[in-house]
Amino acid sequence: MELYIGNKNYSSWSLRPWLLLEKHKLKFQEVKLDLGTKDFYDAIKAVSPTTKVPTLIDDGLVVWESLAICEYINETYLSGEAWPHNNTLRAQARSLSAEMHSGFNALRSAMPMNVRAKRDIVFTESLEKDIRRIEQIFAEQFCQFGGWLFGDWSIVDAMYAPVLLRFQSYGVTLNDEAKGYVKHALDCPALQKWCAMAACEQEIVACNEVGAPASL
Ligand SMILES: N[C@@H](CCC(=O)N[C@@H](CS)C(=O)NCC(=O)O)C(=O)O
Repeated sequence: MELYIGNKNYSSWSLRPWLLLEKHKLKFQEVKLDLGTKDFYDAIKAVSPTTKVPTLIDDGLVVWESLAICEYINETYLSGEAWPHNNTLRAQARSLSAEMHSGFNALRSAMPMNVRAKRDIVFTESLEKDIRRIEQIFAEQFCQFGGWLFGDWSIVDAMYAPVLLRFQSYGVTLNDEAKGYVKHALDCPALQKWCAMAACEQEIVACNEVGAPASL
């Protein structure tokens, strides 16, 4: 199984399926491509119809879109373990995952994932709205489960992992309940492993370098 990903410092979509594979200690070959370069497009167009990462190749099967890749890995290698067992909780976890996959556009464009950066940015109304919705999700789930969003780690935690790193980079302040989830989730060894590798990368993707160096 090969997972094509982008730079660990910048590629938020790549992080999600990578985290799922890593958390479950599944064997896979990582093919890392340097976003925005000719080599990236040459390599990815040979394997992916969307020319985007992440893309998974498993025994000739091509799977693209981060959430579809997570679903495929879960069904094929994890016997469904990566969603909550309870039908109601699974529906809620899938709703939150789909919400992340399809939304939060203001947050995505104003706060690109940039793991090693600490930046000051302008918090517009639409950005605040996205942040407060995520704060509400984290707080509600943390009050109910006190750890991962639905008790055990699941795909929805992978879907929200890049947001934790964005909040760190751009100094987002949250209420205590939401902070409880963020602290718990940032302690995850698999996520820390990704961050450590991101910190060693040298490439700069200029369009993801937003804001000014943090004043603190
Ligand atoms: N909806 C897609 C988004 C994938 C995506 O936009 N990936 C970015 C990197 S994080 C990419 O490949 N960008 C290259 C490009 O758009 O040319 C998913 O969930 O996988």
